[in-house]
Amino acid sequence: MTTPDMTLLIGNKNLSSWSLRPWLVLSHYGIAFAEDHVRLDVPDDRATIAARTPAGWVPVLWHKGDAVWDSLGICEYLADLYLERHMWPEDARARAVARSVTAEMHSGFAALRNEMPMYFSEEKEATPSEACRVNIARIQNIFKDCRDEFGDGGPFLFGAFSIADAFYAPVVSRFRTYGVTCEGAAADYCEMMWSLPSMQQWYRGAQAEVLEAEA
Ligand SMILES: N[C@@H](CCC(=O)N[C@@H](CS)C(=O)NCC(=O)O)C(=O)O
Repeated sequence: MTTPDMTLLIGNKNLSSWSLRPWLVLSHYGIAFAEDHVRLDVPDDRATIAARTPAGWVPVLWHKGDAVWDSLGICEYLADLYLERHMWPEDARARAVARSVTAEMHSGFAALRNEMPMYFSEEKEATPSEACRVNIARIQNIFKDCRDEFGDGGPFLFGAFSIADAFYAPVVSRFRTYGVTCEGAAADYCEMMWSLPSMQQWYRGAQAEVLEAEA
C-alpha cells in the first residue's frame, strides 16, 4: 500500500466542528489521506497546535510538504485539485447559492456556535436564546429551500454531495445532540446526512475518544 501524499491535521472528533468539514469532503469522495491529531481539551496541546499550524488552529492539510489551512481554504483547494469530482455544483446558479450558504455558515451563526458547541457523540441540553433560535430557523430554511430548488438528482442540498453539505454537517450533529426538531425536507435531510457512512465513521471515532477519556 502506498502512503497517501496528504495528511489532515485535526482536533478531537467529538469537539472539532471545523475539522469535520474537510475530513468529510476527503472521506466522502474516497480520497486517500492520512490523519494526524491534536487534542483540543488538553492544555499542553496548545503549544503543539501553535507549533504545527500556520494560523494557530486546526484543521490543516499538508500536501506534498506544503500547508493549506482554514476549513474553507482546504475545501477550495481540494475542489481545484479534483475538478472531476465536482465538489461544487456544476450548474452556475446552484454553485452560486452553494458558495453563498457555505460562506454564511463559515462566517455566521455565532449564537448557535456559542450556545450549542459540537459534541458529536454525546447528548447535551441547552436553552437557546432568541438569537440562537433565529440561527436555527435560518438553517432549517436553508435546508428546505436548497432541497426544494436544487435537490433533484440526489438527497443532498444541491442533489449530489458538495462542500456545502460538509459545512452543514456539524449542525446536523448539533441538532441531534441538543434535540432540535426539524420538519419535512429539513428533517429528511438531517436523517440522510446522519446515516452517511462517513458521518458514522466520524461518530465512531468521536465515541472512542469519549470512552478513552472516561477510562
Ligand atoms: N476559521 C477556522 C476556524 C478553526 C478553529 O476555530 N479551530 C479550532 C478547533 S475546532 C482550534 O483549532 N482551536 C485552537 C485552540 O482551541 O487552541 C477554520 O475554518 O478552519
